[in-house]
Amino acid sequence: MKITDLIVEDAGNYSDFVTYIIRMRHMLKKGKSNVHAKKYYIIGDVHGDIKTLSKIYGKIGEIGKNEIIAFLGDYGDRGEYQIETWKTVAMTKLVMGEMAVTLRGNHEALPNAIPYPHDIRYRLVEKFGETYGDKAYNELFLTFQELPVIMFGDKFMAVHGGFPVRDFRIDTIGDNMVELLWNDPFESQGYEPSPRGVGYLFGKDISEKWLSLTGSHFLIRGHEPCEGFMVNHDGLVYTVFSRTGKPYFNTKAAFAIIENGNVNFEFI
Ligand SMILES: [Mn+2]
Repeated sequence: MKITDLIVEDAGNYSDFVTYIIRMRHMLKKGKSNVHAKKYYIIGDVHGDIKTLSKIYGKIGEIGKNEIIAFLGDYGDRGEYQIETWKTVAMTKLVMGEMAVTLRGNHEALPNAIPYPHDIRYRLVEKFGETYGDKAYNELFLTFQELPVIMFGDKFMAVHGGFPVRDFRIDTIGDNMVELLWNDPFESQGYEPSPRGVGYLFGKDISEKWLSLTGSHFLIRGHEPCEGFMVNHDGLVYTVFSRTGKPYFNTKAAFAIIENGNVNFEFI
């Protein structure tokens, strides 16, 4: 399937936007995030940078049979084209169904952990006016709550933030939403409170425990700005960051391709 046609450059009107967002939500309610494919294209934080996303779609070109495109969350907030980015992500999910995974980031706000900045609401009000902008945000917020948090791929896991630092049990890992969306790796052992003020920094021993519990070889995650990608815990944790521009200082964006258990990065 040619994916370049899925880029939506026109934000459209209110009813058009919410139709996409509501339809996406209904589709998510039926979906699962345990997916096996031959090849995975993984896209990290977008934060409203539709220009880079469009280049990524152009580089991928076509999604073949047995291939999956997966987003690691953080679609809105900060960037210039947040509404267009959301429409593109919704369009991708609607057209590709189970071949597209749209994970939740910390900017797809949990009711008890609203990120800062969370300016998508203001962008919607700017675009659609006070009443309809608020309504559009409310629809978006309901869709946030249906986004999957963890993807189990072929011998790897994907989340936006990172591993929870306690309660090492597979059956309850999904309960630890704040940590899955907010945690970051650090080059140490054990854990400590995150400088973000929410979540924790997790050490290599924690990655080792979760990976062996889940039968995964590595974790791929987003959340931290870097020069396209970065490696932690001697290759147990990969970070991919798929946008450039303010307010971050990275000069390169990247996406990941995972095939036969190997991860490679392509720069934009
Ligand atoms: Mn994030």
